[in-house]
Amino acid sequence: MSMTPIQKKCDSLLKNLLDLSSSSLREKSLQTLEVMWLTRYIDDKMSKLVRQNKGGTFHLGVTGHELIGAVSALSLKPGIDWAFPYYRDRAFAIGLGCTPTDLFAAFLARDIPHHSGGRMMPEHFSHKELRIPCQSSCVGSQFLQAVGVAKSAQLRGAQEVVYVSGGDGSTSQGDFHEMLNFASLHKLPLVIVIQDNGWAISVPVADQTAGGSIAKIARGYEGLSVFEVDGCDYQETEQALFEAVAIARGSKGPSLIVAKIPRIAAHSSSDDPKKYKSEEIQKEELSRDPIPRFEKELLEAGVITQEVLDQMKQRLFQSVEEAALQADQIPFPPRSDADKNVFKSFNVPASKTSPEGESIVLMDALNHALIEEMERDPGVVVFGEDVAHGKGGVFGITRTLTDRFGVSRCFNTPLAESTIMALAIGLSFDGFHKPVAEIQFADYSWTGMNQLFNELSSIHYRSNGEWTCPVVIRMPYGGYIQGGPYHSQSIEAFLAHCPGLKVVIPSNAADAKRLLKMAIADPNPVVFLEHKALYRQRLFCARPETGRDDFLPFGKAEIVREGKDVTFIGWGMTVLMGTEAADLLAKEGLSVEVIDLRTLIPLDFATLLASVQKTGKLLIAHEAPRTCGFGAELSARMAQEAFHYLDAPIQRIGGKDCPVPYCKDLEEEVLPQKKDIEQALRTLASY
Ligand SMILES: Cc1ncc(C[n+]2csc(CCOP(=O)(O)OP(=O)(O)O)c2C)c(N)n1
Repeated sequence: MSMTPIQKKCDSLLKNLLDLSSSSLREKSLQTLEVMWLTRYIDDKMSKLVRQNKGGTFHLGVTGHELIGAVSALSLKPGIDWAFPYYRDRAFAIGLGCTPTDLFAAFLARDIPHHSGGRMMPEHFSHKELRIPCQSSCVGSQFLQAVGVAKSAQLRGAQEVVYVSGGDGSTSQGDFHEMLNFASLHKLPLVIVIQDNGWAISVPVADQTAGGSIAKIARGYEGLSVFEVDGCDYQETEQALFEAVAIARGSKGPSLIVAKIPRIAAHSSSDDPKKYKSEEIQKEELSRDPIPRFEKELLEAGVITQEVLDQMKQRLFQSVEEAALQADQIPFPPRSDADKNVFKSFNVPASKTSPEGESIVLMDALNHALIEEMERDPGVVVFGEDVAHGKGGVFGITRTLTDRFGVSRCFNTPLAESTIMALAIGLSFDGFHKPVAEIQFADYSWTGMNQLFNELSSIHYRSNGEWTCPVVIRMPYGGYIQGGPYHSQSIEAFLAHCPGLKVVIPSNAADAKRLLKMAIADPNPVVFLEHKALYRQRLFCARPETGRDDFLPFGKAEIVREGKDVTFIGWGMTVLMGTEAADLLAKEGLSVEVIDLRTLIPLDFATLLASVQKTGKLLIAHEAPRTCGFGAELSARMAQEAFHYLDAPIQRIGGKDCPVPYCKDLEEEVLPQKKDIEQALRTLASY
């Protein structure tokens, strides 16, 4: 096989580098050994503390993983390159610069600036200066976020390499395969290291991976360099990392390194490997311990003497004991901080109203908001399925953006919602980009929900404010268009139930434009739900165009129509229906106050409460199924806070507890109709 120019360059460099007599490699190999021993001593100390019931309750042993982690870290530029080390990659974290004191403090759940400050279990690394974004417990969720950061480096033209690691079990996750696809398609500067210890807790690779080799499967991705190494062999590992990093730094695309290593310890302090590993297997794994093997090589090559080695080990052992003591002096986070940093506070941009423009519909308002914000901020990038070029999304909201701003600012993604959500997360980490991602229909957000619910929503909280994700996820939602069960869902209650997400639903063109601009200005994750049936609705939703600098703050409900007899609360489509019903009932002498929530999170409860205190009667209407809909939350809260003002039981109208069917007659039966709202308002008024 002929070598590419970059491979040739690497090859010639390696000939020098891998000669153990070269001083730079001697130095690096000794550094590697130090990191390995530091990791091992920390491991020993942590498991001792768990056994003595003196420390945290949970420990993940990393014995056997030290060499691959240390070599990987020492191949990168700390603070320039980015890293997503998984929980068994402590050697990597140490090699990159995380301090033993910090790691012990994280293990003991103490109040430290890095590694979550007591919010996460141990071994969930996070360190802003070292460019380690906040890691989670969801196996494999780091892969696509790393892709996002690599895309950000590519868009910024920065020579930054992104490292991501995982175990062999994590390669079964869909995100792993979505990562290989996107990174290869976009030729991203990504170095993926799979620390293949042959087991995912008790499941061997034979039961995990078809054909037994993830490297073999990955070779199908054009543009991906694949390396298989013995992760206990220094020279092999060093060479693979050197090449992969050079390929990434030279903008030649991603690499996958599969490093075979033993997991000598239990999966965790709650696991007993004797239940699933024979003595023979355990003995064989122990025989592959990378530390004695590497030490022997260094002693034989004369890189280190036994005496110096013993001194080094004594020094490292001592430093680990001291770090554990120091960490134990650090206090626990104060109880008062338990729910701090769910959202990042920020200065809401000053809003300037300008002369009203022509009347526009909601879809044009959204398109104009995107254009204006992309002009204002070069960091705003738009992506999703079909959003680029002539089509501009299946509803045309992103039309003209690629023509105006180029394909780097508005690009198509593969048909993969987890990729879209995680790409947004990764892009947002750099402090420059403001991703505005489109999910084609809210109904299809579910395949990306792990990234939205388990990752994006809580990164600011989990990192104790160290990381921020200024992300906007736009989703067309809602029914009344004969979309059937998969183009009709109203998912706002699920979203509102997830701490850390802001949830916005505009019901007219002026609000849509001003709220989308605010969503882009907000440093927190915002899910922006756009009702499909309102995109082109003219009679109620069209409004004179608002100006470039006109922002609408979140958490300000609108009193669409004042009234004194009954309060009606709606959002999205039900605002239109409620207003029409109120207009009609006004002719019968009934005065209905119609309120549009505009944002569910944050919620303007004060406006709702004041209205109910005035009218004494409340109807809430939404099209999502009634059970556990957002109306349930509002009515519970209102019952608690407005009990003494209520003259009638709070009424709720929702969709039936049933998927939304396609046939028009059936759809009308399932979704609330204007006549239902009219009827409920009449009944309430007659109390
Ligand atoms: C998505 C998800 N499913 C299940 C788990 C529970 N879990 C934690 S670690 C683990 C095994 C992971 O194995 P592997 O990726 O091979 O890494 P290793 O632990 O062997 O280093 C499992 C099943 C989880 N954390 N996340």
